[in-house]
Amino acid sequence: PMPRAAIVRSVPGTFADALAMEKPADPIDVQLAKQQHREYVQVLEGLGLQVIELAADDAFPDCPFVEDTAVVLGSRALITRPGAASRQGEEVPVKQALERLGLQTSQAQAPAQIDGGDVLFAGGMLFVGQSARTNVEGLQALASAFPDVRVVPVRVPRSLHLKTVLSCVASDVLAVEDSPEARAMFASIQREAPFLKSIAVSPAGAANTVLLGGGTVIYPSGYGRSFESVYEPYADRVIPVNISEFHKADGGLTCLSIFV
Ligand code: CIR
Repeated sequence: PMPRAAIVRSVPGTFADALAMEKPADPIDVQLAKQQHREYVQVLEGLGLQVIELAADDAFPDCPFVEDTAVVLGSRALITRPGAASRQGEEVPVKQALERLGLQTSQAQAPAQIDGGDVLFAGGMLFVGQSARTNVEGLQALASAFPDVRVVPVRVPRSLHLKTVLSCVASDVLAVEDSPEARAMFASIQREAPFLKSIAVSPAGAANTVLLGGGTVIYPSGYGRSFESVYEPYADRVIPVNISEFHKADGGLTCLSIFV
């Protein structure tokens, strides 16, 4: 079903200082990032979602990437303990917003580290990237928060997060980055869930899509090509959103919202 609300967080004036594995050749244009964020919010509103926009905090350059701060499943949420020390604290207003929406929350505690970007719900299971950001204690915190769901670890050798390289475009279809590492990650997912299929997507980063309500796919269009024809066979509706300035800080589309 379609979610009722989306939590997002505005772009801070300090966004150019957001973490990045590689410093972008072309620096982040903060004004453009703000405009792209507004356009994404308009797309969500246009789909009938209530958008809750949390105020930016200049002390947290990465705060627009709200996905990393909570994992929501049904009426419950795990509030994460983000894997990057500079991001710990971003979860506080997100927890409040989720509780105002009536969700029951629990909180990951040290030494657990977990970023929502490492968590993929697919085929009725939770796949959890084991990355530089998410450790085994983080995986255990997720398993305790959702005791009735199977939790499966997936090794993330190189990318920032699990969902940096793969995400759902339909309930049984994943877009998977066209690279040996991503294919190996998908293979380990498929061992647990053999009914899941994949479509290869390039370039790197383009496989991070948002699937809403079972048939609406929003994809990042800042990669110089259209993916309409790639996703249309699997979706009722395909919507491009350009988030080029967020890509520069290793962010994908899923990072920018939490759906409830
Ligand atoms: C970070 O390094 O934490 C941010 N610059 C990017 C976070 C991206 N989040 C995500 O993929 N869920």
